[in-house]
Amino acid sequence: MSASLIENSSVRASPAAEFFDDVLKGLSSAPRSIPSKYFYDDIGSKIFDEICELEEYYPTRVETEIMHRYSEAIACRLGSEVRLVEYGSGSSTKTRILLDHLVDPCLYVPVDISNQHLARTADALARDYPLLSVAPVATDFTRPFEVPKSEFEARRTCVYFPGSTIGNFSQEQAIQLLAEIADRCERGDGLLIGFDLRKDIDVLETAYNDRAGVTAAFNKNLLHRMNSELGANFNTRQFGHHAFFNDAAGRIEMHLVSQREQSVSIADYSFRFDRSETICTEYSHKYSISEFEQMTAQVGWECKETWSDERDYFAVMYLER
Ligand code: AVJ
Repeated sequence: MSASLIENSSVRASPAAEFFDDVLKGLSSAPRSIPSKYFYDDIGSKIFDEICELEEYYPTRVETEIMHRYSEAIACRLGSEVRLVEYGSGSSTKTRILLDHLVDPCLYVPVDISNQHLARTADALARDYPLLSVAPVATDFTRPFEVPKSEFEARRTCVYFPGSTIGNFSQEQAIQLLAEIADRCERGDGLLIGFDLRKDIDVLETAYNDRAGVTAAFNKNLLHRMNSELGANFNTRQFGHHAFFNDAAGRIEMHLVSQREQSVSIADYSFRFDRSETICTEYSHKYSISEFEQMTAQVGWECKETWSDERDYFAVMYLER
């Protein structure tokens, strides 16, 4: 069965206008920042898949390992005839492990901001899982969207939110998003969420500063996107990649650093950068299991079970409303 893509266009007239607005706003504020969701155009989604293959980048590998090791226990927690809704599905690689063990899933709803990437992924899934109904939704999951219904009524909905995408949000925003997910769920519905754990700073910083420069290319893809989609004139060679662990805030921060004093124009606007001035492009928060339990409990989630790896690098938590 081929999956037909639902585009959530009800919320905004034009994604380009939204990108433009967010960039202008982000470059006009102090300190400067651009929301990290804009990494994920078609090219960015592909570079991210390359990051996941890197020796230095442990999160994807470790989360996949956890999913393999505990797939039976996890599938058992979710139960049969589930409607699985995945936030930020990307290439749905880890989901396949889950799908291989779920009993009679009613519907799989991958939700992703990158339409083309999502369409390809959903088609491949529909091909490889002929018995599964797949109903992709192309949207920014932080905005309200309609979740497609399954043909047969599901026993429950389970939101799958892997990849430590939750880490991209500030703690406040994360709590708000977890509250929104709870609001969209009914009592007894589930949340299976992956998050990165606090660990040795060297391990963390190495993961975001790979030798091959793939993470740097991922970061700089934002500049290319602004140039091609917004008609900006960023000199991409005059911005560097900088990623470091902010210990007090418990997060990796990624920045684009101006290599010299320079001006950049976007449409009728001009932005002056001092030498070493940065644009913050990403937060990647690292939590402890107890910290995360507290955050979710505040907004109506009850932690049922947590799985992690031997080194406690990463955690996958199952919660219910
Ligand atoms: C996709 C949000 C999990 O924070 O590690 C990888 C993205 N950024 N390398 C992360 C990312 C730089 C990533 N997440």
